[in-house]
Amino acid sequence: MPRRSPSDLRWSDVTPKSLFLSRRHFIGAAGALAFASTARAAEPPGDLTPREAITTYNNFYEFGFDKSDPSKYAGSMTIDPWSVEIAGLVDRPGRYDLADVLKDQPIGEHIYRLRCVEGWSMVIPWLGFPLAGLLNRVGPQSGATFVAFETLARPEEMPGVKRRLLDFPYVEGLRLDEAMNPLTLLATGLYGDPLEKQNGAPLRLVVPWKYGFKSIKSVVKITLTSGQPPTTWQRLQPSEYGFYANVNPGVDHPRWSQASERRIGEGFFAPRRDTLMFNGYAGEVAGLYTGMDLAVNY
Ligand SMILES: Nc1nc2c(c(=O)[nH]1)N[C@H]1C(S)=C(S)[C@@H](COP(=O)(O)O)O[C@H]1N2
Ligand SMILES: [Mo]
Repeated sequence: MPRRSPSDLRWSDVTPKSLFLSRRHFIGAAGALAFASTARAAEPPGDLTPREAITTYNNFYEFGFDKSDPSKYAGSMTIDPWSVEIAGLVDRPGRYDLADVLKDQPIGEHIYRLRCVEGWSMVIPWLGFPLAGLLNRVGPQSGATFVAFETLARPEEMPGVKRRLLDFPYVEGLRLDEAMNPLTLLATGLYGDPLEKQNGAPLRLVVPWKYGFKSIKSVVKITLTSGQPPTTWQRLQPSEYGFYANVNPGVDHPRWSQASERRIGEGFFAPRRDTLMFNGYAGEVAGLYTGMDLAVNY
């Protein structure tokens, strides 16, 4: 088979849907069974949130405040062509076509819990690759300590941007060692398909041990910096939303407890679940925070 040059590659080509077809059949069957209470033990590991819930219950304020706004309005966002600007303290800065960003990255399935700061959670089968692979390719320089991310902000395609619901563009940041952790992904798909626009197509960050707002969608710029970058929610309300935003059942939000969560898709009468330290990923990430007071660095 002839090899195509990267510029011929489209995003749908590099998301290896065929690899997941057999798996998707399994998930589909188990997902259907999840509604029959006797079948719960037969669910796949990770107790996946139904695809319907993951794609219709969203936060993406560029399209509105309601959970249903992103799936209603994100269709107007143009995602092809798409490029990502890589800037700051890197050896190879530049504007990279999406196909070049994805080229040679090991796109695979990663089933992660997502815990929103609002108190709900999901279990999502992402397609994606470790952000570290991209960072290593562009070459962080020795002074780089943080990574800043920015979302597309196009008023003509995004009603929430037009109405200035937040201070757009939405920006987020990680410490470089957090960004390099193998759990940290750039996601390109879910349930074996390319990402839906409401979930942050064509490329979104996923940081599973942090509250959901750190997982910035539809990324157009990544900048390596020496200082801690501003983040949208910290700028808006610093007493409520910190830079670290690690999931922590022992540190409450000023206006509500973070000790438990409601799992979306389980039904209204399902009991709340205990929220886990670092959203259950302490084994992989607790070492990043040795010696830090997590009540101060919330
Ligand atoms: N650009 C952008 N990214 C964003 C948000 C947003 O409003 N804008 N919301 C965040 C919040 S609060 C959560 S919980 C997750 C939700 O991701 P999902 O809709 O794919 O479940 O996206 C995060 N990423
Ligand atoms: Mo969230």
